[in-house]
Formats: sequence, structure tokens, C-alpha cells
Amino acid sequence: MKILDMPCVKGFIQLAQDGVDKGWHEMNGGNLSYRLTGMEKANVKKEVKKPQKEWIDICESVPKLAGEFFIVTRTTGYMRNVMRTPESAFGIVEIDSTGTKFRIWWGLVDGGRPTSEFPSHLKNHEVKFLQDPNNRVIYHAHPVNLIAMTFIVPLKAKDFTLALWQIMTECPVIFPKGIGVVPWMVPGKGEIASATSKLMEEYDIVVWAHHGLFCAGTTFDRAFGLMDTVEKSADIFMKVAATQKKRLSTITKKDIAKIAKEFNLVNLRKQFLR
Ligand code: 2HA
Ligand code: ZN
Repeated sequence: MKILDMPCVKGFIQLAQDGVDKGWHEMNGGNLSYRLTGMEKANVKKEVKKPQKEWIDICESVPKLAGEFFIVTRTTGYMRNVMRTPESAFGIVEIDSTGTKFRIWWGLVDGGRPTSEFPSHLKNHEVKFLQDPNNRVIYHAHPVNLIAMTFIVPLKAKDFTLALWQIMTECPVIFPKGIGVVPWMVPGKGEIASATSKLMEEYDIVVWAHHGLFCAGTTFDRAFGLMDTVEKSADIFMKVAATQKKRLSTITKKDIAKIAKEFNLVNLRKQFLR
């Protein structure tokens, strides 16, 4: 099967375009990666035949991902070009047997390299893969209301999670584990990659203060859906905050406990309701 006909490649392109349509990807903002299945990997090898010779440093160590293949967006590339010029806007890469280097099989033409957040993506993939091998997608975007929220809500997992759970009824159902928060840090570096992947051990969604959001999912739909839900709730939160000094009513912690019971949300982080 041709690379661009593979369902995972089509799903990758669609998510990128959906994020662009939402307004989450100004300039080269945001990035996306997907870990291929064994069958998808075999198809890439059959179709492309030979990888590029050069093994390139990841600048991180992800030994549990040795031999895995990833689709990943290009550094300084624009998400809006993922659909228009796929072969330059993203690529398919292989991780070496030590988990410290990668080489390019397809795409990233004219000397392209994976996103500057590739170390963060891979560290998150490693954590999520060990939790459940069906976890395949890591998605990073810059949604405006969520970023705005990071200026007025304390940068703590409990405060952020409650703020979102209490603003839209479906939130505790969609992300019962809550949402992790990384304080402001320089992006694209090992420190932020470590801080994010540590939180990914407990959460599927991690906020980067004054920057954006990382979501992990088993599918493109799930990763996009998490981003979309968090940003929609953040939109409501910011509207309420901008127009009302005091809320006349809200979803209470008791209400959330009721939802957890009715929906049998066994992994709802109950300590956030105390
Ligand atoms: O890819 O979003 O965090 C550009 C970014 C860096
Ligand atoms: Zn970013």
C-alpha cells in the first residue's frame, strides 16, 4: 500500500487539518506523532525499501521504544501544510536498537527533521506504551482559552482539574483522571520532556503553562477529542470569568461524585473532590 493511502497516515493528516481548522496551530505551533503497528511498519519497509543511511541523535534515551516506527511532524513546519505537502511537512522515522537515535524512512524531504518537541513526544510515548501498548498518539497544540486559563488558575493539577470538571458536565466522564500541570519552562528541552512524561504516568492530558496542551490517546479521535473537550471547557470558563465576578450556580464537588457513581468512573481522581 502506498504510504499516503495508509489509514494511519490519513488519520494523521486529518487530525493536523482539524487542529488547524480549530485555530490551534499559528505559525509552526503544535506537533503530532503516532507509533506504527507491526503491520504498518512492515508496509513502510516494503513500500520504501531503504531508509536514509544517517542515524541522528534524539538527545533523549527511550530504550523501551527501540525499533519502533513513528510518524512525526517537521520542526519549523506548519501544521497547515501537513495536508498540502505531506512529504515535507512530516515523516516516518525508526528508533534504533538503543533508543537514542533515529533514521528517516519516508518524508521530511530536503533535510527536514522531526519537531523540536520530539524528545517530549518520545518520552511520553514510552510512558504510555508501558501502560498500554494500544496508546499510539501524542498531540501538542496551542488552544487559546486553555492558555488564557493558565494565567488565572493556580498551576496545580487539582485546581486546574476542578476548574474544568466544574464547568462542563461531561468533563469528569471524558477525563476522570484529571489533568496534569507543568509550570512555565523552556520548550524543546530535556527538563520539560521529563516533567511532562512524569505527569503522563498519572494523566492523559498535561498543560504547559502559558504555552499549550499535550494529549495522549489510543487513537487520533481520542487525542483530538481530549484537546477539543479541554479547550471547549476552557472557553466556557474564560467567558464566565470575564463576565461574572461570582457564579450564580456551578457543578459542585458533590455533583461530580454523583456523576462518578452513575457512570461508574472507577478511576476518577477522588482526592480532587476533597
Ligand atoms: O512546534 O509548538 O512547543 C512548535 C511548538 C513548540
Ligand atoms: Zn508548543
